[in-house]
Amino acid sequence: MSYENLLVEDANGLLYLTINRPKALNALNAATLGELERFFTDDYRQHGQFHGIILTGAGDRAFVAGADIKEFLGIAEQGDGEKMARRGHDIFFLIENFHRPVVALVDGYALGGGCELAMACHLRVATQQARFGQPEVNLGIIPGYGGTQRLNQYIGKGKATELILTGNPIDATEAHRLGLVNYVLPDRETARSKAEELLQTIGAKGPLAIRESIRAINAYYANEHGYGTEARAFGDTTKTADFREGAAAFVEKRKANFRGE
Ligand code: DAK
Repeated sequence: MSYENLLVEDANGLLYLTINRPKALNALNAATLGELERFFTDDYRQHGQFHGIILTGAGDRAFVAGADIKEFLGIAEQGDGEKMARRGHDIFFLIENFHRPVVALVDGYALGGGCELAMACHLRVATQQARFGQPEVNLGIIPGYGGTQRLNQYIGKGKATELILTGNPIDATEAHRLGLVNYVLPDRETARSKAEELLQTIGAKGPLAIRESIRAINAYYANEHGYGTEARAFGDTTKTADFREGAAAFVEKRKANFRGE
């Protein structure tokens, strides 16, 4: 089991899964998504018994700063945005439906696909320096990894609509107040201890009861229509001139000039 962008460590009956692209603020490129898929489909079995997983980002600046913008500039040319969104959905469903609890340990930016990844986890523990947001509209696209569905679930339609339409990030205190994160701790060490404590508590319960609780909770939110609509709309927006402009503006470190085309 060797990965380019994932680190897997066993610690105290738990698995630490770290997205390891700190120079790109752990942005999710296709290779990283593929490795997450491999891990949650099969590779986890090589670790025997474990209570749960702590999913985090390398370095001290970001959990994940989104999908890799530089890489998905190519999407516009290929025209397969909808297909990619559906694949992303499937990978994030693997996490959401995983039979052991997965805690996102968020220190720094959790933006776009990073916020969506944290939301696909069962619980979220953040440090004071965590920032959450869905800034896709800055690029001329919409969230494509379940953000339009899960943000509603955690914080309600009104605030989710505000965050998605403005693209404005929120800090950890606000994310906690809104119910997006379960706990906010002063720093990474205390946040890590809290995440471990949660998983040790859950690990002492009946594993079948935990698995079935996860299944039943998720059943309430399964919404084929919502995710399908998101994937199609994401695909449509990736074909626009606005998206090419938004992504180019990010790479060129300038403000985007959208024309609604
Ligand atoms: N992708 C690629 N590189 C990124 C990145 C990203 N998302 N975020 C940061 N980086 C890179 C920067 O380009 C920079 O690289 P160099 O210039 O040094 O080579 C390095 O990380 C450090 O970033 P900054 O220099 O920008 O650091 P600052 O402290 O000034 O700013 C920041 C930090 C997080 C505010 C800023 O980097 C930023 O705004 N990042 C982008 C946030 C964002 O818009 N994220 C993407 C949201 S859209 C899809 C489904 C879903 C999605 C996409 C596709 N499919 C189905 C295909 C989701 C899309 C999104 O996530």
